[in-house]
Formats: sequence, structure tokens, C-alpha cells
Amino acid sequence: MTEPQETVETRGDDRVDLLAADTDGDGRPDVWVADTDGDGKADLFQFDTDHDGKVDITMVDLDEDGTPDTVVDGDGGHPPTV
Ligand SMILES: [Ca+2]
Ligand SMILES: [Ca+2]
Ligand SMILES: [Ca+2]
Repeated sequence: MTEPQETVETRGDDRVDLLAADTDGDGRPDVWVADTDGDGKADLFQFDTDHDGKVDITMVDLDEDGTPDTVVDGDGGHPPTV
């Protein structure tokens, strides 16, 4: 059974990717850190755990205290920009 893609709430709609890291060295990013509300602080974290180029886990830190408050499967409706 396939669930429809869940859209996760973020602090803002103006996503800026602060970091896109290629941790396995295949030339494609697999970890993304983004700021969605323009304050320069990271609040959206995404991971491509199976390295197919698509996000598998999305974490949102709504209060920017460094601990993700929401974790969803997939890109949460927020595909990476880089
Ligand atoms: Ca932010
Ligand atoms: Ca993936
Ligand atoms: Ca938090």
C-alpha cells in the first residue's frame, strides 16, 4: 500500500539550501540542510538514505532549537533545490 506523499509544515516557504553534502562520493548530494524562513538558521534537514537521488527522510526543526520536531518519509513536499 502506498500512502500519498505527506506534505510537512516548515517555518517558511522560501527555501534556501545552506548545505548539500555528498557523503558517499557518488557525485550527488545525499544530505541537505535548508533554511525556509530567511533567518539564516537551518530548519529543514533531508537525507537520501538509499542514494537514488531522491529524499527519503525529511526532518523539520520548527523552533530551531537544534532538535527536529517533525520527521516524515519522503521529501515532505519540499524537494531539494540543489
Ligand atoms: Ca530558518
Ligand atoms: Ca533515496
Ligand atoms: Ca526543535
